[in-house]
This record gives sequence, structure tokens and C-alpha cells, in this order.
Amino acid sequence: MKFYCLTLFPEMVRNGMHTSITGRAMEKGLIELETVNIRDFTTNKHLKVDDYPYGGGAGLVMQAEPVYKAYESVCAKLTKKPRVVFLTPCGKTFHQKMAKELAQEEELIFLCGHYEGVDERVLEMIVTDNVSIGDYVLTGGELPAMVMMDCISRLVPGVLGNDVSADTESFQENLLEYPQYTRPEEFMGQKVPEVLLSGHHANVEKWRREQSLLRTAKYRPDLLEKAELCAKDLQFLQNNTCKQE
Ligand code: 6GU
Repeated sequence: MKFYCLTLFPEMVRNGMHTSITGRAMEKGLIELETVNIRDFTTNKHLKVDDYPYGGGAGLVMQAEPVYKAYESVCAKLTKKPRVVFLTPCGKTFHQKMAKELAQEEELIFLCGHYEGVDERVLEMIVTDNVSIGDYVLTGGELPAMVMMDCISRLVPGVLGNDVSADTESFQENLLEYPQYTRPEEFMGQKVPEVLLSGHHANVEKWRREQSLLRTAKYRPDLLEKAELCAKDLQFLQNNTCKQE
């Protein structure tokens, strides 16, 4: 997987991505990141990349030309037309299934906007996917791009040490993950749930499933509607929550 990130703040994206698991994945060559500084593609002597919006209004708008040229500089290295993700609160909300689908691509371009927006003409020309990371407003697309690259990276084979963990966790089945514990057995008077120390595998699995159901019912009842629940699950929820069906 090779990520290209078109941005005015390349060091922010590089610093974030070169940390922790994604950093190690890049060292191992499992993923690659190339940042492209949009400012390198200005033609005016003040290196200006933004201007006032036609029609008036607050803030500045990123100009089409440097964005288009930055995009072209990446395309020149590729053999086929890449998907271009524009990070915008006006996009489709990012979710795990979208990450899984994007992880199938060999390369992805992320376009990070700043200021009040980007000239619509260049967006119409190059963007294939408009994506938001949630219903709140950020100052720029860099953090959302990093969120997406992080999420997609961990789906690339070999990036996570153990390939099972990408599968069993939150959202895989529209259920939140169960609680985890490690040593010591007692911390400030709080004990690890007995069943986890029992060595009884089936009971551990049952407890974890139930904890996932309880958590999802409590924090994300919207997910529960989409989860595939068996008769036992439904029975358990009926007996242990006050939620009306
Ligand atoms: Cl992708 N960009 C910005 N600026 N704000 C956001 C967002 C994206 N997603 C949620 N808020």
C-alpha cells in the first residue's frame, strides 16, 4: 500500500505516521507514505496558495492550480488513475467497511484542504471519494487523512503482529470489543473477573460475548440493530438490559 498525501503541512503527516505501529510498518516496507507539499507547486513569487472567495464571505479558499499540479506530479509516477480521497466534513462518514474496501487499492491519494475550502473546479476534476471522519469540524484535512491511513494500514497483511486481532475487534460484527485485563490479578483492590483466570475456554468465550453485547447495548444501541445475534444473544440481552425491542 502506498499513500500519497497532498498537504500544506507535510511534516505533521509524516511525524504522525512515522510513530508507533504505522512507523514500524513503513520501516518494514509494508506501507509507504509520500507527502507532497502543495506549496511547492505555486507559480507566484509569494508562494501563495489561497485567495478570497468569489461572492465574498469569511476565510480564504485554496486555489485550484497548485492542488492540480501537486496531483499531476503524483499521477506522473503511476500507471493507472488512482483513487483520490478529499477530506471534508461534507463527505461520506468514514467507517470500517470503507477502510476495508480502500485497503484493496495499491495506492491512494489523500488531499488535505485548509482554510475555508478548496476551489470546487479542481475537486470536480480529481476527487473520487469525499470523506468525513465524523460530525464535527476540524481546522484541516491532515488529522482525518492520518486517521484513515492508520485505519487502512492495520488492515494490510503483516502490519499488526498477529493477524487475528484485526478480525476479532470492535465493529467486525457490529459489536464493541469486550474488556481486557493483564497482570496483576488485583489492582487497588479491584480483581480481574474470576472467569478469565479459570482456564475454561468456553466460559471465557461466553463471558466475552456477553460483555460485548452489554457494552454495545449501553454505548452503541444503533450498532446492535445491525449485529447478527443468535437466540442466546437475544435472550441474554433481554435478561440483562432494560432496552425495549
Ligand atoms: Cl475530513 N475535515 C475537516 N476539516 N473537518 C472534519 C472532517 C474532515 N471530518 C470531520 N470533521
